[in-house]
Amino acid sequence: MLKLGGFAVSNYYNKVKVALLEKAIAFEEVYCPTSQDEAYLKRSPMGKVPYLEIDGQFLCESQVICEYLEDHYPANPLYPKDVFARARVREIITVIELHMELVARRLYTQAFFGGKVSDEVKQHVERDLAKGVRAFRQLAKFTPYVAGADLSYADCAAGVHLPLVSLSSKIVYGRDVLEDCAPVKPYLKMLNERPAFRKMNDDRKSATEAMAAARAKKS
Ligand SMILES: N[C@@H](CCC(=O)N[C@@H](CS)C(=O)NCC(=O)O)C(=O)O
Repeated sequence: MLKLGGFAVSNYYNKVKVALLEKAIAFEEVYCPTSQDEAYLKRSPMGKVPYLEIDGQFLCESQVICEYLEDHYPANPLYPKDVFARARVREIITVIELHMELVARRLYTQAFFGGKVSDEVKQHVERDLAKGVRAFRQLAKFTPYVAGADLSYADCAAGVHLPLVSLSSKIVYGRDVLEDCAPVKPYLKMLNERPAFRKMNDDRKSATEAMAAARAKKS
């Protein structure tokens, strides 16, 4: 049985989890915090989550894991058959992750963890996020899925990353950088009506509440 290592608050963990659920692949969740310990680095060389354990072997990087899943479990495909259309799905994933989520991530300390982000970082992030959002608006189809008529890995990425991009920008700048992209909200609502996305989000909410309660108890 496949083992997914990480925790349900992580968007990258949830991207893989929702793909596994959508593809109806059996898997076990193994709670694992991020770590730079030698033992953990053997499973995940950057010390990040998620990782996937396959018969005692480990794979890291959520997109690599998704590619493995698609190659090994072709049933319930999350890539279109057409090669160019597949490239389009990967293009949207890359824009969302590299030019939106990874950029917005620099705000998370202030948005979610009680820290402070310098004005310089805020300015850089705002400028770079504007470009990422522009690229996303150009590429996203919402017909009804983000890359076209069928659910794909791009939806697994969009469904977990876009809410964080919205929320972190809203908290830090007082403005949701996705507010002008009107289809985003109904699209996320539509995704959440799918049992796989609903389960992933319900688990995420419970894990977030448990984490907040543990923090409050500590302080
Ligand atoms: N590119 C990685 C990103 C994974 C990632 O950044 N995970 C976060 C949690 S959402 C993490 O492990 N952070 C801890 C760290 O960066 O050390 C992937 O796609 O799996």
